[in-house]
Amino acid sequence: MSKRGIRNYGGPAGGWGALKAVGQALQDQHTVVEGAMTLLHANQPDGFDCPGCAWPDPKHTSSFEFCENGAKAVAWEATSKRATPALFAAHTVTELRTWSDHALEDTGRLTEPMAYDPGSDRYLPISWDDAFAQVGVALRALDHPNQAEFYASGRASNEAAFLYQLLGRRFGTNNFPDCSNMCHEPTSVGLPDSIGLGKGSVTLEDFDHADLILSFGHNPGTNHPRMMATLREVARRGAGILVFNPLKERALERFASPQDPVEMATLGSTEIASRYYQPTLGGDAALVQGMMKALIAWDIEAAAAGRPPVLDHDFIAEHTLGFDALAADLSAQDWGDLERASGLARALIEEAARTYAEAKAVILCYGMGLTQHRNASSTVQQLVNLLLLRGNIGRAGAGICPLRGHSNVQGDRTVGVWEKPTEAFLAGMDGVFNFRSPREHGHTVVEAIAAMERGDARLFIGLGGNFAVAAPDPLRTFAALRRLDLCVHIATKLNRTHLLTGKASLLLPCLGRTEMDHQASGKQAVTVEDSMSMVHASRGLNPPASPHLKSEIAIVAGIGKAAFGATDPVDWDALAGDYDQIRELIAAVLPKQFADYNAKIRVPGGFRLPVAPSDRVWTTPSGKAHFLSFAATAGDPRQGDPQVLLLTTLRSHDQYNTTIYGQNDRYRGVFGRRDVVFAHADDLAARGLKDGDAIDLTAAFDASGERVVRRFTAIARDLPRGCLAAYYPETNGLVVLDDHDQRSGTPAYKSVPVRLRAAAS
Ligand SMILES: Nc1nc2c(c(=O)[nH]1)N[C@H]1C(S)=C(S)[C@@H](COP(=O)(O)OP(=O)(O)OC[C@H]3O[C@@H](n4cnc5c(=O)[nH]c(N)nc54)[C@H](O)[C@@H]3O)O[C@H]1N2
Ligand SMILES: Nc1nc2c(c(=O)[nH]1)N[C@H]1C(S)=C(S)[C@@H](COP(=O)(O)OP(=O)(O)OC[C@H]3O[C@@H](n4cnc5c(=O)[nH]c(N)nc54)[C@H](O)[C@@H]3O)O[C@H]1N2
Ligand SMILES: [Mo]
Repeated sequence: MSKRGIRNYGGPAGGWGALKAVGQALQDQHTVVEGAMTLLHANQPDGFDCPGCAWPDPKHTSSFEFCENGAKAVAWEATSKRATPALFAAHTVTELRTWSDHALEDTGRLTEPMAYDPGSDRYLPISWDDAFAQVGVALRALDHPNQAEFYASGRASNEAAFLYQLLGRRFGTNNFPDCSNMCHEPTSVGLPDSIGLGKGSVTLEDFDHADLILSFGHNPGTNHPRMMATLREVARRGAGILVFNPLKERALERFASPQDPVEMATLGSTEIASRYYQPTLGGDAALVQGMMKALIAWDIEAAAAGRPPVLDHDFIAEHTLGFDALAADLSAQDWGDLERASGLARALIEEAARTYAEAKAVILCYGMGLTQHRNASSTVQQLVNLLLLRGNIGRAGAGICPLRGHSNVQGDRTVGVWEKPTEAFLAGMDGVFNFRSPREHGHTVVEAIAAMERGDARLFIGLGGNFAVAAPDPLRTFAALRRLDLCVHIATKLNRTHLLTGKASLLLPCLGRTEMDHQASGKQAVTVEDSMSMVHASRGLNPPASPHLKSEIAIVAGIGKAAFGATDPVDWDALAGDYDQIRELIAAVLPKQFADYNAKIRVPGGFRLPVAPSDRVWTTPSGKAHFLSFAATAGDPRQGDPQVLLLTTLRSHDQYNTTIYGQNDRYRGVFGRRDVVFAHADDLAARGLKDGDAIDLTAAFDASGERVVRRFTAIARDLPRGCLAAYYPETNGLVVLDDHDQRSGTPAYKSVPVRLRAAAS
């Protein structure tokens, strides 16, 4: 009974299961014909950018590429279900709070602006004009601009994001907490010190020239499914793929392409990983340091024996600083410590290093398994060190490839949604808009929550997302939001954050990517930037889910006009009426990146932003790339307590962040449920437990005893001793707010110290 819905999944990822799942997703959202038509326009030159992920698509210029989870994302948005005022009349907010995250979003698309009425505990309809006026009044009533928080989720287009940051900066704050703070912030913080730019250096074409891919901490079969086509090509032409992941992810083992008639007809598949290493959670930095220690030692031996060098000394001399310090640091590291901290034996680390040393061109990919840890920014820098040692950056087939999350999270940052903007960006803003942007840095997500808790923040605007559920520590976060004077949510669907009402709350429904956007000057396109810095246009084709919807841009402009008045030098109406004008402003503020923006996006496929490291140009203060070291083996998240285990919190195959499409996680063999935790059988046995037992998880170092997840089922799986895995967001209650990467503020969602015991009955 307790192992209900748990099976072994024997097949490859992809294949017929993926096709079947798409049919089911369309059926569940009552959009079989329209949804299927919509899918044909995903990532097409005249179509919309798929909201599923930020992996680039060569097909922005050609034919349809099948993607199961892209299809789910599209079906979810193009659903025929509606959350109308009748839904809100029928249920109080208190009642809605008892619904599951899935049930809330499954009510369908929001159709009209709504305002919370504390008297009846219900959301009631409000006119757009009244809603905008209310936000304007509330903004003007604040004692200081820093009392407002402008949150953004990474789906917003460049145009919406640019206008949003203009609104916030015009108002006088840099408080732009965004989903990136919970995601790839260690990339944005770590990479600039190393290579001068917080973005990836490779293009899609580089994958054709690499002879080795290193894959750290990401699960592309679920989260970047279109990447599987690329990895499959790489594997089929005989290049190596080393996977470093504590969990055995099926898609990284075997994949069947739904686009390959032979593989489909013969039920065949392609082996993806040439070698699969299972380090301990958070062990990656020590693992990479072990690889580098081996490489440097072999290089010294080679020199002594007169053999060809292992390292690229010309590259190191011409392009880098800090090699000697790194080498000294690594030679002082103890192999025993590195083995313990990485969870891998020296022989395995050396094997990986040997494979790396023998490869001519290497791409290193990574995701949340790397970034959501206490030392994540420094860990990202170790990845760069490894590449620099052999000049594996800025040449064909080589470089660093962070897999971004939301489909435009990288673009939002490029156009200014950043709590720590550069002086150059602010100066650009000041020059174009003729006001002085604030210089004081703003809040990250974690800092914003703390500010709300203290009462220092009084107004929250969310441009998409599900702030409270995505953030750590609901115990503190939920309470913090409820203290606010006004919460404003710009959203497509109802979620729990909207139900954590402040003294006043507004729900402002917007168009999604798949929908047509008509404004004063006619039909509009927006633009987005993918993980590889390609910018292209996106045009929705479906009729809007409701005639009352406004575009995100129109809503931000509406707030701007209400806040600053009709005589404001920024002509908010004109910008909302013609997105070309917004792009002209972006180009004026960021001329190096966006000159001729409007012309360039009219070319199918768009254009690539300048990425200096791709050309071996390092925009660091020294003009060089930097080897950077840190003590990867110091510190113990278990604080020496053998009872403490580390928990990683992940996505199932049927979810998009806090959006839960369904209860299955096909490739991990979980069906119809999410209340499970994967553990090593010996860790269960050591606690008198076994596969299938009901268990409770508690935050290990929380004196309150209130951070508990109850009555989950333990499932024995192949993962390292001392490590657990469970789904996000159900386990966010175990993540303490202050437990984050010190440099980037990114919560340590992937190494949460917990205790596991039999469920209290
Ligand atoms: N369908 C779908 N697509 C998505 C999303 C979604 O939720 N659903 N979310 C989008 C977003 S915002 C993001 S950021 C990306 C997320 O994409 P991923 O980065 O793939 O996200 P996770 O599911 O968190 O998976 C992390 C992977 O890292 C591994 N891992 C965990 N801890 C460690 C560790 O300490 N070391 C190593 N080496 N590996 C570890 C896990 O086993 C897992 O395979 O996907 C984007 N695309
Ligand atoms: N424990 C744990 N926590 C995590 C993570 C983890 O791995 N583990 N991952 C973190 C990561 S990487 C991220 S990026 C965050 C995600 O944090 P968010 O980006 O805040 O969350 P989402 O779940 O993507 O937001 C879903 C909501 O966005 C709204 N929405 C959808 N499409 C649109 C649109 O087109 N426009 C507008 N305006 N709204 C829209 C809908 O109302 C929907 O309910 O979560 C983080 N939290
Ligand atoms: Mo993300």
